[in-house]
Amino acid sequence: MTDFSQLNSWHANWRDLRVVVFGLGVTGFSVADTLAELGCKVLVVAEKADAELLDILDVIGVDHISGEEAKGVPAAVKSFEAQLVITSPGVKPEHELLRWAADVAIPVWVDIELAWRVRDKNPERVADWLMITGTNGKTTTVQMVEAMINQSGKRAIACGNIGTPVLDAIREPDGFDALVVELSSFQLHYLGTVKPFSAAVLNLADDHLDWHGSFEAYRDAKAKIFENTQVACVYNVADSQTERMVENADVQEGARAIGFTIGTPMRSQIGFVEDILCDRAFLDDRANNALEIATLEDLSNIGVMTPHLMANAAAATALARSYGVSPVDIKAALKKFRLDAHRIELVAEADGIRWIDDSKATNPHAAAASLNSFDNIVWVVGGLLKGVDISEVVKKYSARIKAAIVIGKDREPVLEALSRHLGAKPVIEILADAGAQVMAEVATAAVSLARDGDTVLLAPAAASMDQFKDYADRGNSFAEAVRMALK
Ligand code: UMA
Repeated sequence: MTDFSQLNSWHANWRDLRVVVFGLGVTGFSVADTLAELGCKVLVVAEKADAELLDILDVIGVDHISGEEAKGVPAAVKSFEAQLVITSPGVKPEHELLRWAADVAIPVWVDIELAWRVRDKNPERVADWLMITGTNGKTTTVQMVEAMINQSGKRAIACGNIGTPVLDAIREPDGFDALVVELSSFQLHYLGTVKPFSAAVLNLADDHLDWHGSFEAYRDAKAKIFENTQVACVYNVADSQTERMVENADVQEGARAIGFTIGTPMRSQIGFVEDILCDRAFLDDRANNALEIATLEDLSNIGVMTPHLMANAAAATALARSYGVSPVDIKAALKKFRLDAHRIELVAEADGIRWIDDSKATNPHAAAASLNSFDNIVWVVGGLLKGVDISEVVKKYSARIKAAIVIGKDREPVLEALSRHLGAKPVIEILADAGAQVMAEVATAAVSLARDGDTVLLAPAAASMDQFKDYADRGNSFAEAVRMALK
């Protein structure tokens, strides 16, 4: 039996450990490359694989099987005598290969566990990990924390589900003081021995139910983020499920529960006193006092100011304060911060009509944050629903929606929810198949529906891959079509 407790440093003896790496996307490649550097014997198995990456594996001497050969549990895997399987996060736990690993008692990790164990590659600069999850707002919050820490003069990098694999950050030659790690529920499902400096759950709503099987399983995966936290467990005061996760977590001695809110903060919380973002958690006299961090005016350049964005700023402040960043540096970072594209982005304003691209709203919870921020909405909705029910959000925000334009291949459940909750309000179905044509028809339909004071809101509550390359492609197509329609 392999003693994995010994394998807890870059400088431990990883040589000749036999590892199957499942999947060859960005994660799988970073894992295979790292293991090769550590001297392990690696076999990459990828049902879909980029030819260029396979060529690089050949160059670094890593064996691989791909395509048809890689389906199920390939004979080459069975005879490989693997001691460990490291899977890509997108692979479902019930995949045959992972079930086989469980049956023959081979441990299954994701890249995050390997990255944690080898985080001391540069022993002079071992980074602290600040980890963030939630159904929505993860990326913005991760980027805010990164900006706040960098503003303080320390060196931080945003990594994980946001796009840069954590192992790439670990292997960066100069090293970092802090890794701000965005974690998806997939990565958390497989989380192992990680001990975050601080961790946050931003919110929790239905998403990825097709992967996890049930809401409870999804929630339990998310809750793992707080396990072994050293300094601060940051939860959302408005979402009691996140507070319960902190209460139930097994944390390190001395770790504190810190709430964030868009309302007035109580003791041990970060929140807003009228229009001032305040810290009532990280000051000695927190019973009677609050530290001013920034005003809403300071935040006004970030993007369209929604309650969701205020909550992200408060959560990021909580994490940064737990790491010792000063109020002055937090304020300076927030003043300079700009949202990424496709996140409640104003793409045009004409004749009193605002056109908003929130293509990043790939689930109903994210779309709810958008719908909650505007009135008189012409809502562009639909796409890949991922097993999630959309009717609750339609019901809740029906008063704000004046008309809907339905895109996506899987239109039935969307149309059904709209007809149930929107009464006689107009609903236009877009019949174009994919890409630019879809959005051209959307823009024409929206022009016919929207009047002075309305907001045309692309917040599809669904993933984009049925008709677009990704959510960015969907947002760009929308913006382009809007520009053409308003010419
Ligand atoms: N593969 C199979 N069989 C399967 C599934 C996957 O063979 O059943 C293989 C294929 O070779 C495929 C590869 O695995 O090419 C893809 O692996 P992956 O889907 O895990 O994707 P990666 O390219 O490794 O990217 C992952 C995250 N993707 C997912 O979790 C689906 C990226 O998040 C993340 O940025 C990256 O790791 C770095 O950490 C994307 C995402 O959509 C943005 N995340 C979801 C979300 O945010 O909602 C969770």
